[in-house]
Amino acid sequence: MHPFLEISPAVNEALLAGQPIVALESTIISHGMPYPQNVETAMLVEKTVRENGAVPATIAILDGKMKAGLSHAEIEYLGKTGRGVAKVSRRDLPFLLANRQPGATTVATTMLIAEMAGIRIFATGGIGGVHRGAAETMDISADLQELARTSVAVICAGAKSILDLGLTLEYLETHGVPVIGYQTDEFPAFYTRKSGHGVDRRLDSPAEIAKLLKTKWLAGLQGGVIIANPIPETHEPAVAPIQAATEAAIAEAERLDIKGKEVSPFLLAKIKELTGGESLRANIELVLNNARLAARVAVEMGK
Ligand code: PSU
Ligand code: MN
Repeated sequence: MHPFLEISPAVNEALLAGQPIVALESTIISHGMPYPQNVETAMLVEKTVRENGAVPATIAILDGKMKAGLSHAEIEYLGKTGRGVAKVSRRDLPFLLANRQPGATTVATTMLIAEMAGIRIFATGGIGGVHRGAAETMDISADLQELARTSVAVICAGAKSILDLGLTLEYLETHGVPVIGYQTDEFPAFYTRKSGHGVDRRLDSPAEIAKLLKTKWLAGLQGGVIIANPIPETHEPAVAPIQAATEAAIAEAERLDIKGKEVSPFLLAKIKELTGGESLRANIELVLNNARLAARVAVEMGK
């Protein structure tokens, strides 16, 4: 056994029985949404995964361990403590484990722990990426490097337009990360279905996605895959107010000199405030939509 990995009994049973499993992240709980919607959403995401035939494995750092599979009480703790729980990327991991401090895992750390636990499918909201102005700031999310090296498929609604989506896609190409559009030719921009940027390939069913993933990894091609799943039309907010709020939030972050890992949580909270909660409603719906697709892909992977 790995000295720092703890797999819950439910997830362990599913692993032993070869049942489909979907990994879920915890930064979205502690830093991505306000309490109590964060806990409600996390529980609803787990329920959605179950209803679609897979076992949920929410991942976080607790009690000096990398945990795959959390109890309701642990999810409640992460949500209620919010920013009191460290946002943990790959570089932060050894400090938190050594000091037994709690940590909310980003896409990067959730991927790496999922792979250690033997879980290949992971659902989230949006991935980090290359920030606007990265040519100066070098602010490129560690999520992209993790996608380059760790063999886990990330089902997401694309990435927010707080990022430079064109540069994000260039970076992924350089690092050999396939970007699949699920029933779309266009890379979605998180709250909205369109970004003006294309995907590498469009695939229209969970079975086709499972075939692609199995083929990639069987061929010895290590690394992740992005499955970009646009927010359903019925839940897509009006584009103009979201864009205006995004621009205003970015300007505010610059004015306040917000840097590093604080940037994404600050912008998410600001956009929510500026849209009167509309962005949060969209965020919840797109996460549920991703959980649904991830479970269906995990089921197909098991066939
Ligand atoms: N994008 C979202 N919501 C989020 C995040 C990204 O729409 O909650 C979180 C994810 O956990 C992602 C992290 O891995 O932010 C990226 O942070 P950074 O840009 O600091 O690498
Ligand atoms: Mn960053």
